[in-house]
Amino acid sequence: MTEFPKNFLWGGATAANQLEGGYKEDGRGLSIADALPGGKERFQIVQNPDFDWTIDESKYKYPNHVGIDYYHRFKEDIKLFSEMGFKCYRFSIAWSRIFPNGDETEPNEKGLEFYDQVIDECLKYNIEPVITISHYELPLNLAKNYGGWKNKKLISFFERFAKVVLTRYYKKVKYWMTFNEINSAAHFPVMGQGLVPSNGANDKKNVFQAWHNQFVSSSKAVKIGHELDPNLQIGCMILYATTYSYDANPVNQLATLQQNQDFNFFCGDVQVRGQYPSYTKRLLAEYGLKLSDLDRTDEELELIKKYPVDYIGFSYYMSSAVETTKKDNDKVSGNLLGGVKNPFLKASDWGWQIDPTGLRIALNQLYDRYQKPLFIVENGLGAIDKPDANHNIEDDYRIDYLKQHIQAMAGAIDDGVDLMGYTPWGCIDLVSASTGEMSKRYGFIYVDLDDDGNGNMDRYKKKSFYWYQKVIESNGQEL
Ligand code: BGP
Repeated sequence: MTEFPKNFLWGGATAANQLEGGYKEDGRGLSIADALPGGKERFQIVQNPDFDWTIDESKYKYPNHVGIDYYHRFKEDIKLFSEMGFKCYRFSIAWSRIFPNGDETEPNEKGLEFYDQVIDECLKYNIEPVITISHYELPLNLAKNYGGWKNKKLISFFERFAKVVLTRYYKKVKYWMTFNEINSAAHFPVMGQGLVPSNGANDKKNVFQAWHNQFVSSSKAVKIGHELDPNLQIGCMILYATTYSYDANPVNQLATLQQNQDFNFFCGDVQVRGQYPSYTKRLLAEYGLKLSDLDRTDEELELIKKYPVDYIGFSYYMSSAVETTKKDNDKVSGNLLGGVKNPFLKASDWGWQIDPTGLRIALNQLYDRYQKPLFIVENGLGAIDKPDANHNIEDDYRIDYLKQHIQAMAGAIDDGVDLMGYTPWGCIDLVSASTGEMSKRYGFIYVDLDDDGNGNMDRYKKKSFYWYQKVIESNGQEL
């Protein structure tokens, strides 16, 4: 079996809004995640033209308000991560803990102290913190009263936020990412850009403008970080779904090429190569737009060019297949990015098509294109776990999924890909981003909490906990 690099960053990943809870504690303001109702209808509700960010607890449940109470239990959780042997732990900083409304000039010291403690707890166990600066948790005020990321004022608000956290933590934290799954706005601009129909989610111009504002903001963070310490590693974070043509029909091949450009590569091309790719013109034209419709100054374009990211962080859960010629296409229900059913693949209970070989392809495609280090910062299987009376969880299906994806990583390393690390998603069970439910679990650690909020939140080690411990201990040799 392939040798993984000696300093390979094995770990796990979470996001503040999906696990912290304590949503009003110690001066924290509200974020967009706090206003998303829980349940399978989450996305339908926010796409309703009447949706206006009001939190109505008489109507909906808001599972992100309590999360898994990590705000009070992080020491216990990080200890469990260390027991698994984590070399790194990816988490995000809740912007609204640091700047409760997003537009203040002074940060909330209590919020900063919380992350001081989280970071110190990691370092105590020699776990390298990997921080996502913004993970689907824009302060609500910036969505509600500024219209989300389409508003250029957010650039300076983000700059202030990034400057505060980078300055506070750079001596202890080497690895950073700017925006989680920045390209996901192509499908659901609510999470990454704070756009709902009432502030322009249905108008593609807003989505592209919001991206531009985020590209500028990301470069500002790289600039600030590198001025503090040139050795800081600041990456982008892309939702990557390997995309195949369904068949050899050249029409489908072309559509696949374009879908790859539009979804998998567009944001990365700007953030890694420092300039808008040539196909931007074609992509905008599909929505009746031109580059001159976007507010982009020469100074901003210069900044984007001068401060590209250092590495490419990406999530990988599934692949997608493109077939454009048949009317009666068998669409894959649930596959986040649509597409047609791939007859060679099985899907998760949520319809996400499981494709380990697609990860090896993704790694090769990204490395061929950018020649910069890659970091798989999310991967995993959302599944329903059924504990027995003694709280044992035999999650062989999860072990199987992860094993095959690690084998694919080994294959890509043999192919010559420079892979820095692997942080499977939701290393401890947490609230699902797409469904707002607990029952879609990814963790090595089970949390006793159900979709209705029942449970005492005790933590239990699943079978996969012990399996992953061995994987890390053997540096990927024992799967
Ligand atoms: C990614 C997000 C995460 C996470 C994960 C799993 O898109 O970055 O926040 O939740 O997907 O998705 P879900 O929770 O919907 O299963």
